[in-house]
Amino acid sequence: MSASSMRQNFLRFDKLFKAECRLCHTGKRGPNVLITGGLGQLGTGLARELRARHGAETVILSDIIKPEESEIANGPFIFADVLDFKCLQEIVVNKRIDWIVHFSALLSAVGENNVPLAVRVNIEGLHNVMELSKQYKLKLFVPSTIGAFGPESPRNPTPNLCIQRPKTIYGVSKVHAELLGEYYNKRFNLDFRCLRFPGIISYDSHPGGGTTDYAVQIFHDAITTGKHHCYLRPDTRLPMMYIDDCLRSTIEFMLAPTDKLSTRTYNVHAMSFTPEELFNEVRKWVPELEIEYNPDARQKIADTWPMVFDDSIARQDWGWKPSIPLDSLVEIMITNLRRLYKEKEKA
Ligand code: VAH
Repeated sequence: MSASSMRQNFLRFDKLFKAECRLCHTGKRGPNVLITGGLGQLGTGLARELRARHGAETVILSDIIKPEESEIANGPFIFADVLDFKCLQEIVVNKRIDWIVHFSALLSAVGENNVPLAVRVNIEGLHNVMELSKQYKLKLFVPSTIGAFGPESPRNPTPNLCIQRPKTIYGVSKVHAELLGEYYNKRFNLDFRCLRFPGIISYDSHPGGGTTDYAVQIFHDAITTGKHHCYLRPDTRLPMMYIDDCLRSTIEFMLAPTDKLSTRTYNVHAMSFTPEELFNEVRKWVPELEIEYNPDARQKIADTWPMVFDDSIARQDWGWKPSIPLDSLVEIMITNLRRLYKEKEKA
């Protein structure tokens, strides 16, 4: 992204943030934000972005696991179990929360190995944050996913509105979140917002047990062992996105004026690739990298998912536009992981 378009973005952002501050009556500061499941792949990055804009103290990371030093270095962290309504309610009241960003969920592969827990966390946990957001008039963001579609949906591309019959408990719970959020918005005027994310790729946070995780692991293997064992077939095409675009889409969408939104749930897309295409891109940086394909149960999941997302509605309604293509993603991942592994060796 050129410097001038970054500056335009920043100015556009600034205007939206000021409007949001007026809305939340928080004066100069931005909204007070609670991030559930904050120690997953997206939480620490989103906290960093939001804190950079409107102060460390206004963004509270929460989770049920103990944080690393680095994860709480630049702002508040609190224990929050999304299954404990009272615990969440106390935080919302005591910390005067304006937004909840609800990242707590068991992802596709992990969920299939523990369906009862996935039902509790992904559905009961969602009900708690939905009810609290309604009760305290919060703005609620819940991510959905390419996993919210199934084999009966058009796969290339998958439009914003079409049949959704996902074949994982993760996908079923995310369709439930989308439908319940749309209902609460219409029935109770809850400011519910939902983006369907592709597989997210990052170097400074780990994915949480999904079907797209290979697209992160291949980079670690390229830097360390030089060999990647891929659990998908070489031709398995899936939508993917670099984390910076994911986090920017979340903040831009959360700040988008309500009157711009023709729906509450949007596909967002950046790129689509197969393991073979990714492997060939990574080999431009690590020529000695080898790959072996051993499809496992996750192949069956991937075969039911979209291959390409149609995100035209998000582009039209609130100006969504990705900025990091595959070649830049590979460069960012390789250069930063080489640096991090070198630092680890020295430590
Ligand atoms: C998963 N990474 O694979 C998650 C994501 C797009 C899929 O929701 O389950």
